[in-house]
This record gives sequence, C-alpha cells and structure tokens, in this order.
Amino acid sequence: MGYNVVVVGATGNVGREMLNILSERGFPVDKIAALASRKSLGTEVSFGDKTLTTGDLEQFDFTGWDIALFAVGSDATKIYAPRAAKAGCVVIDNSSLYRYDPQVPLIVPEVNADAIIGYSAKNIIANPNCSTAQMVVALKPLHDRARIKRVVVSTYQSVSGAGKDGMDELWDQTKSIYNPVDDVPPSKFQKQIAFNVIPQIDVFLEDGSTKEEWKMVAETKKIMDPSIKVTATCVRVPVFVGHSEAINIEFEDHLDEEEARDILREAPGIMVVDKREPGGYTTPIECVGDYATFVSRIRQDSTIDNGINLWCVSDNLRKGAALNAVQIAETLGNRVLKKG
Ligand code: 2RA
Repeated sequence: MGYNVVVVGATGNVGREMLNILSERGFPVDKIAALASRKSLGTEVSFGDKTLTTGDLEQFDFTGWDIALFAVGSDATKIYAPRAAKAGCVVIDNSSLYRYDPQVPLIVPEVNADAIIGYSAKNIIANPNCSTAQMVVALKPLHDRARIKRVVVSTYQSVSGAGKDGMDELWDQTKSIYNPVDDVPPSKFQKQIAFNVIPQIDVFLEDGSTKEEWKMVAETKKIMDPSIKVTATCVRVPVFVGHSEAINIEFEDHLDEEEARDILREAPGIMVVDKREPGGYTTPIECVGDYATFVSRIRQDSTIDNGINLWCVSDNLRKGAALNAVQIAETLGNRVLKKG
C-alpha cells in the first residue's frame, strides 16, 4: 500500500523536479495529482513514464489525500496549505511562509529528522531555503565533532533560484549582448545578470542585510543549533542551476583538515571531491541533476585558532528544494504514517 500524493505548483521548476524525484526514488505512490494555478491549468507534466494533466488548485478537495508537496509562492500557500492540512493531508511546504513558525518543524532529513514529530501541531512541515539546506548538510557532522561557534558564508546562487523567469532573463540577456538590437533590460533581477554578479537576493532589511541572508541565519539556528552565529553575503551569479558557497567555520574545539575531510566523507548526503590539483573540486555544472551536496577545498584557516574553510556546491532545485521535500515525505512515511 502506498500514499495518495498531491504536487501543488506542478508546472514550475521545483514542482516538475518533485514529480521527477518521486518517480526516480520509487516513492510508494497509490494515486498522484498534479495541481496548478488557473493560468497553467491543463498543462501536461511528466511523472516517470506517465503524463499527468494539471488540475485546478482552487477547486481541489484534499480529503483522502495523504501528503501534499507545495511549490507555490507564500500567497497561494497561505490560502491552500491550511485547507489541505485541515482535510487531514500533511503539507510539505517549500515557501518561506511557515519556516519560522515555532509550531512547524523545519526539516533537513540528514540533520534533524527527529524533529519531524512536531508536524502534528499544524499538519505542516517546512522545507528550508535552498542556500541553507546544502550548508547545514555540510555543517552538521562537523558541529557534532567540534561544536561550531561561528560561520561566515558567501553564496554564489544560480538564476534558477528565482524561477523560470530568472532563467529566461539570463538566457535572453546573454543572447542580447551579441545582438544589441534585442535589448533585454533587467526585470526579474535588479541589474544586468548576464556577464555580471549581483550582491542582492530578495529584499533589503533595516540592518542593511537582505532577506536571503537573514534566512540563512534564522534557518541554520532553527535546524541545527540556536547558539551558532552565522553571517552571510548572498550573491546572484550568471549560472543556470547549482548554488555554490564559500564557508568559513570557527569551532570551539580543534579540528584538523584531514579529520574534517574524513568526517565529511562518511556523512550522509555528502560527496567529497577534494584533490588539491587543477580541477580537483566540484563546480555547479557538475552537480546538476545530482542528489549530493558536494564539498571541496577543505582546508585549515590559519588566521584563527580552530577554523576550517570549504567550498560547497549543490543542485538548488534538488537538495535545495524538491529532493529535500521528497526526503521529508520519505521520513514522514517511514517514521510516522507507515503505509508504504
Ligand atoms: C533564490 N533562495 O535562490 C532563493 C530560492 N529559494 O533566489
């Protein structure tokens, strides 16, 4: 016996990946529904070798459905997630709406799977922001060994994090550079993204940081440990898929780079590629379509007593969104619903 699963926002970048990953990983599905907003209604999407026609989110009755993976913005989530949850369908939500709600667990299964039990307060589980998800997968095993005091992270985030419109803007703008007749002014992004980098993701906050940077701080504390200090600079780069992060970690206890590398090699969800030779590290293009969080350039930071630097790359549509949501569904199935 399997689960009745709904994917909400099935025509978007993340919704499509959710369907791909449910099928790839053989998630035990009895019945599946793909839902979309009115404007995408009737669009066909793939689920393994099947084709699904998207149904209308506004009209959908969630009664009798076990799990709904939501990949729509906060406005639609606010209306439809409580409706699904009230009908007895557990919501796994990719928007930021519930991430900081103390009654909603924020889960990265490799890091805090035990917290999933808190789902019953609202029948909702939150999926973290992409830049946080990959970082905590790399930090957790090191924290368990040497206690992290402070993290300084700079991100290099791909345009797919801003959805299909972001990918289209990079593509069209890149072409327009060679054919200036078709000028493509910035629209999704604040400045030209082709052949450029932009140190702003999401809106500015009063302290001069951006909401994306704040998310990395708040979510790391909620998922891992409130005592960890995080300072982040989030940057959009002209890469289609795959977020990269340069992470500097300060520990309570000494941890040498060989031990850090060994710990990361054994850790769930991580692939260490660290050869200290030209090309002996992972770049975003190489992580596309993969499940792993890749860690490279592991080295001592000799400017502080207990410091390590590393480079972390992952497919933001997968570990940063759809894969993590499906892993949450698997954890929920194995530990709580136990139907599969
Ligand atoms: C971005 N963090 O990359 C967002 C997507 N969740 O823009």
